Amino acid sequence: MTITDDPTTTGVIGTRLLRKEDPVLLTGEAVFANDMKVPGALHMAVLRSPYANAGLVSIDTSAAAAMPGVRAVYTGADLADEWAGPMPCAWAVTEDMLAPDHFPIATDAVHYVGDGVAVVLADSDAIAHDAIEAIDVEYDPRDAVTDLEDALSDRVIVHPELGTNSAYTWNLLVEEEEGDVQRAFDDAAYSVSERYVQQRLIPMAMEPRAVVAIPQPFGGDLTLYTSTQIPHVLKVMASLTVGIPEHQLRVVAPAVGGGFGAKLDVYAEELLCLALARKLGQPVRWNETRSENTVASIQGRGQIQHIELAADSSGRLTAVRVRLTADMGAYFQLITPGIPILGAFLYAGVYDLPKAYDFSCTGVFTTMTPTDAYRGAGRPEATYAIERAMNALAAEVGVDPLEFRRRNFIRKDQFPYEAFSGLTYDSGDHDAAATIAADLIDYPAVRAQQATQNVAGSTKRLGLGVSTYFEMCGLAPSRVLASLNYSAGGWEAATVRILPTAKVQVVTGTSPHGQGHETAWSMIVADKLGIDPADVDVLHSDTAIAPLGMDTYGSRSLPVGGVAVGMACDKVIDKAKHIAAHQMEANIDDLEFVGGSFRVAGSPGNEMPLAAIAFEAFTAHNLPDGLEPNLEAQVTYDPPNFSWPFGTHMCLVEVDTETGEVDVLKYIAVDDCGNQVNPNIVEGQVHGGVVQGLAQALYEGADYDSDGNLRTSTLADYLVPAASDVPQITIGHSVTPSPTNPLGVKGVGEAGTIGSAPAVMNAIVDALSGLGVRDVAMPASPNTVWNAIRSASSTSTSSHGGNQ
Ligand code: MCN
Repeated sequence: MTITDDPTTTGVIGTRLLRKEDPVLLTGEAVFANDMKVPGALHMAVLRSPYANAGLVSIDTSAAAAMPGVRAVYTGADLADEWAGPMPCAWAVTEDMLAPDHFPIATDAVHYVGDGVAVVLADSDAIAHDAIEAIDVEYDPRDAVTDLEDALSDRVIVHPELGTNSAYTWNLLVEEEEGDVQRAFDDAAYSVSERYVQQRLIPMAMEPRAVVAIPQPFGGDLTLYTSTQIPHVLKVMASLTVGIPEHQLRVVAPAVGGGFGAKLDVYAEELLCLALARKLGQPVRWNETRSENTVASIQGRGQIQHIELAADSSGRLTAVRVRLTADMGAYFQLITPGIPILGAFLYAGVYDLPKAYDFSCTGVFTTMTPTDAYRGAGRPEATYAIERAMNALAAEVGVDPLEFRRRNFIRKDQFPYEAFSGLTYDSGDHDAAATIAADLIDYPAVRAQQATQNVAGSTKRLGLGVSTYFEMCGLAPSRVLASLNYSAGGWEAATVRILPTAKVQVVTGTSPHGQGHETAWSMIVADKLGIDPADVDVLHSDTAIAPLGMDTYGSRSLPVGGVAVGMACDKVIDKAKHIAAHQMEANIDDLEFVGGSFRVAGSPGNEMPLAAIAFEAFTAHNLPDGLEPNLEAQVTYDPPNFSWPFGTHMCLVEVDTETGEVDVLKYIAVDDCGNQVNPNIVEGQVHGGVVQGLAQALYEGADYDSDGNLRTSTLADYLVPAASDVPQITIGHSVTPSPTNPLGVKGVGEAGTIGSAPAVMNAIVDALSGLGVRDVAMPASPNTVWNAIRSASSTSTSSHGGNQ
């Protein structure tokens, strides 16, 4: 059933309402943390290590402390007593995982360029930044380690006290009978063994981070305003780390200019501002500069992937084996070790794989900025590997990559599908999504054009890339997260409060930072209650107003938080029904709720609108015996399953073999996120997501030299695509509702990123396969593509497929 077939819907869900949060953003009225006027605030600047690995021999802060306008200078040793515990890592993926102590400021050694060494508090940002230059630090430089395989060898051990750089090895071996995986490879008619590199990416939200900590004059209460995705989780973690009683800490995420996973974290500067505001009894603020952001906020990806696929003589997958080396960076941040594990269940993609799956991941420390969640977090990496490897396998079998995928898809009639991993995929129709994408790109016509264009001597070669994906999103239920040793739950809380004049307040535990929850949640409420979405106010991102929440990441907000809002509406309607039955002297079972009013079925004219009931609930003059006044309901919803959005992306490129330049001619994204609350928002999410995947494929990469210096620490070096670099993206949809939740929705916030990088890279390799190119590294810069062509032509005289 699609939502529009649902007789209880009033038709608001599914419409293209413009986002109600946009006017304040477009007019510059929105208040970001750095916009806040805070009289008397001290400005903090952090002195950051220029070395990737060094002992701290001595720190002389006297010159900085003597500068006019400087109020205090602190080293790690000075602040040692401020911490009740180390920086939190909420995901110990194995019992024996090795974790270095990590405090907000270094004490005896630094382990990446950007590691905090000392802080200055001053009357202005400029004075604070000038003063950190005056701090004299004597370092004892040690070797850096920036190569993952080098890190695995333990040539240089980042944290000598751990004895190794290998923090953990996490395995998932699923076999019907012992030895199945090896047997499948021994018996395979076809197999491939591929190695891919996921380069590090810098999330680069438009707003760098900013923090303001304000102590109350008496009693020890503190308020933290911070550019975060996770005010609720941060409150718990900051309370534990800084030792502030949780009920005395309020965390507010004001307007947040994007996060993309990088603000799903607990950062040193948040803890420092809190601790220093408490210590000095004065507000303390910090504003991250752009180049500071490139080293002091987490980075994403950073993996070497080995994937092997086996297939039988009919080209059906029989086994998958994966070996990952994942770059943790210098320390664990909030969920660093778990990121590759989030992908562990997805290396079989959307394919019907028997129980023959062997996954193993080793997380290693390096002397670079810590890694953590970046849009998709483990799932784009997994999709990249399986989708690139499926193309390689299709070439071995000699079948068109789309046809090869169709041969292996989990069929529509197999859903709900018990996957090899024990997880249940809720719903899907991969064939339908692939067909829509193929129609939109005109697949047969493109293949025909390739045959005429990609001939010997052609310098403009066409490539068509296909990628299909499943996203495991929602990041719930809590019990499954527990089985993965994840420290938090997967539930979400919502309150729906009907005010006396029938306007509605929604309190949500999600914390939007660009996703449009105010609009979408208003639409869910309006649809359920039969009111205008403009009459709904959505309160969020302030732990004093929304005390319960699990925040926004993992494309969880709609399938968990939005569903909770819908459920709270149902509870409100149920309570209102009791009041209506009482007031109308009707049997409750005879009442129906239609278009915002209760009426006796079959008796038109006899009805009571919700607005009247809201006022009755407020005065409480005439309520049924035992019913509490007020019309308000709270739901804490822990979903029974993840939600499993899926889709097919296709990309058409033209590669100039003389310059290595890649021109994206067409991009098709067909994403199925179940019922759509607001197709405008969905398309915006897919669009932004696709651009981020495209950026990984073609432009972006955090580049470190062997001494551990980030060579791409400015926007002149780190190539975030501009609007003019982005091709037209054609968006198609199929709608396969999720049976897991009553709205039939699945998440969409990361889908575009997950589907896109492999589609682009498959297209590039497809264009060049006739020249013997089997792989091109990301980002596929002109130089990289050109070199791939040259090295293939010098090592291979063979041709692939029909295209020469
Ligand atoms: N939606 C919908 N119908 C669906 C699915 C989603 O209308 N079937 C709408 C939702 O109502 C919501 C939006 O799409 O308004 C995204 O919903 P959801 O998929 O639940 O994702 P989240 O809100 O949990 O957002 C998190 C996701 C992640 S993990 C990253 S990273 C990301 C992203 O969202 N970062 C973003 N999108 C971003 N968009 C912006 N502008 N900025 C970021 O930092």
